[in-house]
Amino acid sequence: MQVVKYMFQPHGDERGQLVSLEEINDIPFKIKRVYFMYDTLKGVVRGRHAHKNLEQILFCVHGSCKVKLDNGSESKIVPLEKPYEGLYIPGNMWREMFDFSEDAVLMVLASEIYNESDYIRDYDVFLNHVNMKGNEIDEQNTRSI
Ligand code: T46
Repeated sequence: MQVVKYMFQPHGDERGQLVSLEEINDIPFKIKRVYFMYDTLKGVVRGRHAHKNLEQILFCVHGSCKVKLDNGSESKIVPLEKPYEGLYIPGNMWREMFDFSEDAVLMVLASEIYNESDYIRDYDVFLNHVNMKGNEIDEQNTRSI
């Protein structure tokens, strides 16, 4: 399973650091929404869902946390520890965010506005969904041979 983590270039000088994010040039989609979470309590696990179509990039702009990504057949845990690291999450990927440091601020750039009908909040429904998608792709490949 391939995980895409962008390392953006901080513009540092004697005053400190600055990271700039431009849609299309740096972020591979049009940014329709930005949200962030903070004051996350110790031991909390957030997420525990997938999206059908939404694409996102997660930044822990302060502190640290971990993100578990699961595509239905494999999973990986990705630490986010630097404000210039951006974790890309495509559609059809189960995610869980955990191990938040007390000072963690997790900022998310999203390709769509908030839409509850894009969420899959049940893991078994997610597995059925990705299996169906897999079959659709297999069928398309079979037809084109
Ligand atoms: C995701 C992970 C990384 C809104 O009203 N607007 C919004 O844009 C969002 C994201 C949430 N909300 C409301 C809905 C809930 O009442 O805020 C509350 C908490 O949302 P949720 O429980 O979905 O938060 P997380 O941390 O479990 O998941 C969030 C995003 O929802 C999700 O898209 O991929 O962060």
